[in-house]
Amino acid sequence: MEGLTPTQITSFHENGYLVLPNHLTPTEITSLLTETQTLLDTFPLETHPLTQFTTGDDAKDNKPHVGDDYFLTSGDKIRFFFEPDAFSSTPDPTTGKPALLKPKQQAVNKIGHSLHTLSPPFRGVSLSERNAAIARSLGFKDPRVLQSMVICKQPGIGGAVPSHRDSEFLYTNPPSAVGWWFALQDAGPGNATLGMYRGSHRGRKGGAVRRRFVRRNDAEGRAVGTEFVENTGAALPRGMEEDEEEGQGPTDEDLEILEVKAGSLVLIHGNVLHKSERNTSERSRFAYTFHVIEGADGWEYDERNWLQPPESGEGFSKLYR
Ligand SMILES: O=C(O)CCC(=O)C(=O)O
Repeated sequence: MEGLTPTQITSFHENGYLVLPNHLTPTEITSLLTETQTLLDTFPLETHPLTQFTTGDDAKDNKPHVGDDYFLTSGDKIRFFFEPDAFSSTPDPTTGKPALLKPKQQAVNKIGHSLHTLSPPFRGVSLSERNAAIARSLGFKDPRVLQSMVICKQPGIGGAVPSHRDSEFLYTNPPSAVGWWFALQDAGPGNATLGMYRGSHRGRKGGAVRRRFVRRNDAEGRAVGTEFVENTGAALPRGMEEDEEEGQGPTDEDLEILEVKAGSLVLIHGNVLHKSERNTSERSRFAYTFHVIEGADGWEYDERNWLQPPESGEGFSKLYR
């Protein structure tokens, strides 16, 4: 199986991301969208803790980072996280619980975080020879797949994703994360597509991992939430250390708003700054994404990361068979 061409590899390392059009076949796209709709239609609302996906970066929200048990134990499950604006501000007088302002299918922000192990159609496009070949091209020795999710970005309600670097969330020492992001619908400036800061993975463009999103523990060591803390480990991947010198962050001129067709794959370097806006359009923007980290000796997956390996002891899913 062929991986990336030398030109594509160079482009990925120069820009910090790479768009591969027509990566998924029309049949694969249909099967992933059908599966997504089935999951949204069938998840039970009665037993749901009404967890919302909040990053805590938006001061006007005044909402903390998502970090309840439903979220923290979702790494090996399929769970549903609501939009920050999904609920009424006052409880429904009959149930005493916040009321959904839209049908549940249109109020979910994301479905995660183990579609790649538990859903056959998502597993098929994740743990594939095609992706293994790409990982080989990028130099992975023992790539492990984790944190898979569908991001729904429903019309009108789909929340913004503030600028971030994926290695802040899935930190290995040294950093190694790469995101695989698949457009399941056309995504462009009109419907809250990805905004990528070209070259911002480099130290001289402020690409060093300076903060990390980790579990917050109580006095007994139990995870009770999440928080951002300062990163004291390696800040750039192996081979990029000469760029360690802290530089100016990226500017607006570095921002590329991607215009991609359904079926495109965007590879996202773990140190590259990226974001997406709130979806104020009438078009949804479904995307599927998972991440890959280096599982070989010499890269340590951090025990404080919000997502921890499955309790089964199997470790994160191997991409090489
Ligand atoms: O799909 C989006 O809107 C944002 C995705 C993203 O930032 C990520 O997967 O790291």
